[in-house]
Amino acid sequence: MMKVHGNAFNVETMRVFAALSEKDLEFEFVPVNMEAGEHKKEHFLVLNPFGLLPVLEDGELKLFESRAITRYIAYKYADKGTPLVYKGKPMVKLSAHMEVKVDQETMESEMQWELMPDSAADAAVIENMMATVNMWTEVEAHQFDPVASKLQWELMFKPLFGMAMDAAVVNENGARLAKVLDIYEARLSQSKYLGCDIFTLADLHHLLALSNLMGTPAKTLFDARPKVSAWVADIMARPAWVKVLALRNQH
Ligand SMILES: N[C@@H](CCC(=O)N[C@@H](CS)C(=O)NCC(=O)O)C(=O)O
Repeated sequence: MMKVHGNAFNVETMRVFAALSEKDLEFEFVPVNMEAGEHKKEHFLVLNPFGLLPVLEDGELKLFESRAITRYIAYKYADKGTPLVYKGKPMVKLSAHMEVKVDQETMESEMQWELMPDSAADAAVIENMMATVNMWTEVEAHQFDPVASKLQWELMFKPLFGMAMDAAVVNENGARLAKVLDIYEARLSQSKYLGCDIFTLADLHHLLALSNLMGTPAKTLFDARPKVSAWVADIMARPAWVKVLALRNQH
């Protein structure tokens, strides 16, 4: 069974849980005691030499970087649960003359045929869509997450730890988040989800940051944008995500 080493209050670990939950996969959760600095000790550094959470172990494979882990899960379990990546249209049927041959060579060429779209034009549409979904997945990592992380720290974690919030940091990052959300609003006016018309990793990667920020004054930035707030409500209500939050509350 797959093992996830992480911390249930950590955005990156929850991102991995979200992908596993959408795929309805069983896994063993191995909590890492960050307060005790367990992630900087030798036994953890063997899993991730950077000493950061989370890490996925699947047999011999040890993977760190939460978004690389969700991609691995999405591709390895492509046919289970929610697709999470854009897969394109149904593939072409085998031609009659190929179906009648039963030798090993034909079996292999049948498998190749099954992966081919109906036409070159369809292939181009699928490639473009996959590239677009990948682009929006990168947008989360490079435009949304850095700003959302700073706001979560100032508006959620600092108050929890009894620390004083830095108003200048909040204002600066609030303005940066507003600009990102303006771009999301325009995108979501053309597309049901960020990457394409189905829920993909481009949306999933936002989930814990959104759940956290909805409990802070930054919520008003989302509420002010109708397409963005409908998207937030939609993805936060996904049964797989509700399950993940329930799991977190047990820890
Ligand atoms: N880009 C990495 C970031 C991992 C990361 O920063 N994890 C934090 C979670 S709290 C961590 O382990 N921090 C411990 C530290 O900085 O020492 C990912 O997506 O997995």
